[in-house]
Amino acid sequence: MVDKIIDMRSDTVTLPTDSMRRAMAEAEVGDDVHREDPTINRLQEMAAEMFGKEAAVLVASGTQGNACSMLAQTNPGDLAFCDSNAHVSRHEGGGYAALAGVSLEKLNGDRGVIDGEMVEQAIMPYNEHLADPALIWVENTSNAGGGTATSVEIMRGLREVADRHGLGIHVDGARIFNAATKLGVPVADIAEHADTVQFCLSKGLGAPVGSLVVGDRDLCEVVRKKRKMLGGGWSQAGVFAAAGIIGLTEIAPRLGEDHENARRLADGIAEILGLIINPPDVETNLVFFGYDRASVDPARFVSELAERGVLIGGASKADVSRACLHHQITTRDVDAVLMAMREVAAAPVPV
Ligand code: TLP
Repeated sequence: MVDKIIDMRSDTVTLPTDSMRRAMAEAEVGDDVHREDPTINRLQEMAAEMFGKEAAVLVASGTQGNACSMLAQTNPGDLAFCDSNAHVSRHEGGGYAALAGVSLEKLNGDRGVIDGEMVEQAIMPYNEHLADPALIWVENTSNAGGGTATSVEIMRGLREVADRHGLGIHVDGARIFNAATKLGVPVADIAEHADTVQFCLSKGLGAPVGSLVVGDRDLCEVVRKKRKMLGGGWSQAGVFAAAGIIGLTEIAPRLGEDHENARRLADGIAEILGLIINPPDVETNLVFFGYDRASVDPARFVSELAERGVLIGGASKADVSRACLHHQITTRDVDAVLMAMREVAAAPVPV
């Protein structure tokens, strides 16, 4: 039994910090439809500057930011290239097809990372039967790939291919600050090679709600219009933009601690009989591990851990679980989680 609930199902479960709550209570607000919310304006300016772009648009969620970006950079019938397990392809309700009328060419990335050569290979010479290639979709970090970061060099290679074929690039950077931390570069170095980047305030940055899309001024105007179309026009949303500012200034700089805790967890899991992991695969804050069914039943493992107060992502069909580190999980918590995991894994599998 741990002495509190340790929730590692996602980094979306983070609760607003005291300084976020204070900033939210004191936020100066106005009507964003008239672009008069000073706190939203400040957050957007701050994001644009951090990413080295001209503008930014506050949206409700990663899914909404991705949908607005897809709509802004494609026409119905177009084709976008992404990794086969990209979040957009599996976990956004099929919005790419339903909203944008786009089809996806799913590439076999290396743990979620696609590169210029893969895209180049997939682009067919013009033929009237084919959908028009329009967009390269990069997820950085890749969630299903294991929290893997796409390097600046790979981004540059993707840009070269995009420019050669007249394609746009969107980065689903729900966890781009984790990627930048891992790569040891400013987010602007990754964003330099993209037309639009969506990043989440509500994941590792700890804010209660919101994402931003950054890009050049004209494209951001289109994103803003698509946001309206999707019902995402704001009134006084500065109340939560204020928390986003705290996420960017106080929480983003400490993400490396989550990565160290993730590696500590992975090293510990590697020593537990019945659990399967290769610790060097853990690059950022996501820890995926598998099971040896002969000694541990995945569903039982997850539910018995939950009974002890440790919540992790449920074993999926493929018997893979995910534990997600964030700023409200301490090194001490990780040690408590490992203790609970050892006890549960050691319990005999009922016959
Ligand atoms: N991922 C979430 C869930 O699906 C709830 C998670 O726990 O990992 N891109 C990527 C790479 C994501 O991981 C997510 C959310 C999104 C987009 C969508 O963001 P939201 O949940 O804000 O719409």
